[in-house]
Amino acid sequence: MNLLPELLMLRFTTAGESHGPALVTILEGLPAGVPLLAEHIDTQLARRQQGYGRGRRMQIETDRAEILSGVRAGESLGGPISLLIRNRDWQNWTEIMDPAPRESDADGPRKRTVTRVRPGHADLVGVLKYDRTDARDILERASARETTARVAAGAVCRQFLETLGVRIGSHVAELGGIVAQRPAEWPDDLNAVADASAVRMLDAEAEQAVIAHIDTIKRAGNTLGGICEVVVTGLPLGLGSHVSWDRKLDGRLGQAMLSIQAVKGVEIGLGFEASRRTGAEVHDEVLPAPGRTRAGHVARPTNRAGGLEGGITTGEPLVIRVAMKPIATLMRPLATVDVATGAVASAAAERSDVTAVPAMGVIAEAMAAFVLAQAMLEKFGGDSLTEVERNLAGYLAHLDARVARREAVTEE
Ligand code: EPS
Repeated sequence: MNLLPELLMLRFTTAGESHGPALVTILEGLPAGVPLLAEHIDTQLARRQQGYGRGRRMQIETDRAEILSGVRAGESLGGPISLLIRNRDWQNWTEIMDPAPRESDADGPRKRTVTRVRPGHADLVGVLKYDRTDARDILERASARETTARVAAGAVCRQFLETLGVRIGSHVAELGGIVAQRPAEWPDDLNAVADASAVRMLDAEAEQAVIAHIDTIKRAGNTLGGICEVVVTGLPLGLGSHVSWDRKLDGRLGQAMLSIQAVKGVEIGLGFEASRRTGAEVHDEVLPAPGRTRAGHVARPTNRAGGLEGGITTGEPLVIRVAMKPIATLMRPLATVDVATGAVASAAAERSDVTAVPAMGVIAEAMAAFVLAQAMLEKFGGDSLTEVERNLAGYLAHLDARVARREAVTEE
């Protein structure tokens, strides 16, 4: 097997359990010279902790990243960047999560074992597949707490993308079936506006309705899902490729989004709606627009494609919609089977959130940042940020030169 292409790619992995000592991220393949401070990461971690409908756990945690390697004097060094985020709740779980075996069986089973598996969570399938007796062995890793480590990796990628003129934002488009009206004009700084809302919506009326709905659903011991929209601006035309299935950028973004805990659907641009319209009502007409270098010197009056054609960025804003199912831990639990006895039971009801849709938007931004940083490095890669900037500038100059050449021929 040829490992070289994979080794040259930007990649990251996370480790850690929800109530273990800490979460860890290792991001490898970022060039040297990317400006990076711990506060860049902490800002994103704090955004992920916001949102009406979160449970008490978020009051315990104040996520902060400790940079363990790969950064010196505020800049990346080109080596693996490792980040540590401590779980403050760990101190309440040291015995339950202790990696060492219990000294004697006389101490009885560990506390907080879960055998009444929750429908919709990884509990049942995980216990059977990994041959465990306690679903805690599964749920600690399946927990969306892991997304903290993803957001940390994404924050580093975001720093890299920002130096190249790319901005990523998101907002909640729908929560618990309540749809937010789209603003007539997108705010210049999408996140500044979305983050000011308790549910990250751009529609104050819908926000109030959602908050009331969350309160009602919480009283009923139930949970809610919803849809977030990620918007990325400043991408140059030409990221991703049409030539092979695994290089198409829409496919890669889809995989990244569907890997987020509780995410069940992804749409790009019009998404499913495109299938209900005629071609003339779907495809974006192309007009000449000299000077719009990153879009290949053309403009489109509409952006129904959501910034991707043929698996390649068009230079128009990338628009991804991500749908999350309601959280699987219900305070008024559904029926299940106790895997210890085989008997009918009510599912376990652990402390949890009513909804985490506002946080999911921040996580989707992080996953988009990773995939796009990877795509940028594939096209413009180098060992230093200077080299990447030079490669991008050379490509943009080439797009300009194509127009200049054409104009010269037309004038002759
Ligand atoms: C989660 C359950 C809750 C959430 C958690 C995800 O945690 P706990 O069981 O400790 O109350 O708060 O999310 C986070 C801790 C986080 O940082 O997002 C689950 O079961 O997925």
